[in-house]
Amino acid sequence: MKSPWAMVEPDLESAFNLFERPLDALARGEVAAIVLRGVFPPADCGRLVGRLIEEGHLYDPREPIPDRFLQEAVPEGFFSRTTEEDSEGAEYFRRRTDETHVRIDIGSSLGYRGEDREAFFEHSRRTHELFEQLFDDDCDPVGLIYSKLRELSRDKEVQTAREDDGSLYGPAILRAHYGGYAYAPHFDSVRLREKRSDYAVHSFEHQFAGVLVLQNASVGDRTAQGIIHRRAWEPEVDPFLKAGTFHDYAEEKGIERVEVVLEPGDLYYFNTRMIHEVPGLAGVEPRIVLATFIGYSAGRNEIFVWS
Ligand SMILES: O=C(O)CCC(=O)C(=O)O
Ligand SMILES: [Fe+2]
Repeated sequence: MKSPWAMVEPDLESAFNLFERPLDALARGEVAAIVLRGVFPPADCGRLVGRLIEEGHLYDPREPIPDRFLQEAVPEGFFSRTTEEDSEGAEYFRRRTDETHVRIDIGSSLGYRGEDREAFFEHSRRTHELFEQLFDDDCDPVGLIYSKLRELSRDKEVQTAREDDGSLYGPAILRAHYGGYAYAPHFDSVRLREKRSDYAVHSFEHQFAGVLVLQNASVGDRTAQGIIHRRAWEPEVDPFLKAGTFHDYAEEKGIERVEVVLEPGDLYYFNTRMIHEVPGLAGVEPRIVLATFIGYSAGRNEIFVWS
């Protein structure tokens, strides 16, 4: 009998009390998530969101959606412009961009743009410039995700993912989910899902996410929160993901799930091979996060971070 599955919280100390190497526990699927509460000052979250709207990177949800945002919006259920699954899994990757489910990305997504290498690295280069403008020593949420990760790793070197020729991936990505935009149950893996073997990040054994919540979506006293299932992706799960019946499957198999309830300023790390989801909640304010992917191998000194 497996012991009950849970997240580790609220800080690094609690992670080290349980595990000599918390990231190895995450890699093995022993914990649902590592949650570091309030590591980014909540007041700074609000200030940052305000600036993103003022400077035209996001739109005010109380105003009509400017056209250019609708054009940029990432369809719900979309993860990649390539891959076999993309064309075959019409239901799994249900595309929906309407005026109620809008996702705006500020940054360079490998999943979304990686099909054209040159364009991806050029886009990433512009993201580095933009992030240099957006963030500084007084407001450095990207640095925070990297430095906490380094501490969690104890002795590894955390750096933005790069190719041998020095090309840099995007350092992180800001994502705003308006009007109930949802992530259906899915997993993320450049290795197992997107099969991007021509990218350096493909060589890591494990993929994690590090996500800092900047703003919650809420309706009444409910807030939109991620759920992680105690089921690592295997090919036999695919039919259920694609048919949208993963919940039935999970119930039948008695798969545990953990709802990772977070407030602005909370940072969480999880193993993206575990099936996870963020049900949408159509509040006025969008759920906004700063998100990263992380390449990790227990036997390797460097950890790569990208978006
Ligand atoms: O927003 C989150 O907390 C996680 C989102 C997610 O699963 C993804 O971007 O693949
Ligand atoms: Fe995900």
